[in-house]
Amino acid sequence: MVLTVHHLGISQSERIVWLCEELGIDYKLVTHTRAPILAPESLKIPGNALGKAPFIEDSDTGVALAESGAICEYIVNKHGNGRLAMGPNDDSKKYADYLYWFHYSNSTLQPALQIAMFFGLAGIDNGASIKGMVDGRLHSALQQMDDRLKENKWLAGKEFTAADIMSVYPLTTQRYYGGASLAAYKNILRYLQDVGKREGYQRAMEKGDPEMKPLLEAEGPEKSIIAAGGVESDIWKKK
Ligand SMILES: N[C@@H](CCC(=O)N[C@@H](CS)C(=O)NCC(=O)O)C(=O)O
Repeated sequence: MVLTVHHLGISQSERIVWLCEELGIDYKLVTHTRAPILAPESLKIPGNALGKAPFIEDSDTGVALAESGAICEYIVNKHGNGRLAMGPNDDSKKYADYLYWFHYSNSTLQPALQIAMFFGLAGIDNGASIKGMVDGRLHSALQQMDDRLKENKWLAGKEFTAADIMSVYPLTTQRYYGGASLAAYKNILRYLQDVGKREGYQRAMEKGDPEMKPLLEAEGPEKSIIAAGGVESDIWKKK
């Protein structure tokens, strides 16, 4: 069995490396380097229509698959015996919480952060009313997560799940591209410290992005990695 995980440095495909490490499954890691901001030619692989990461190939089944959420579900169910997930046979409330937080990252939090990032890069004035809408949307997305983490160690409840694996990238590595301070969200900051203590997370970061400093604190760099020249800059590196 060869499960090949294509990971693009400093990107959301770190989720898939982390998932494989937490599950303790065999996989082959192929890392790609940004050129210097967007994906390189090496990610234009048959089956990867958009040429983005994450992307996986499963030699057992012939499956080639993109999209973080789809890949997480596929790996959990086909290679992880359903571990780190909840299903319809679990308590309905817990299952619903798991589904909600699994999907929240890519559907609500990450778009809010990305819009804020593009506004920042475009230099849109703080006084513009549309900027107020963007900031408000981002704040409510983060505040809801912060409220959830006040009462729960992990997003789905007491247990660490794939909902956490989906959610950490926008709170950490994505902030190298611009966006939010987390200073106002103390429960998210506590959560990120707990994430940083996980051996699976540490292994994943070392394997996928050995040069990158995991961004687990409130403040990211002042300048976006995009404005700094992409991977050729050093704002994302360990000192
Ligand atoms: N919705 C997709 C987004 C994939 C995506 O945009 N990946 C980024 C990495 S953060 C990428 O490949 N960027 C390089 C590019 O756009 O050229 C997912 O969740 O997998």
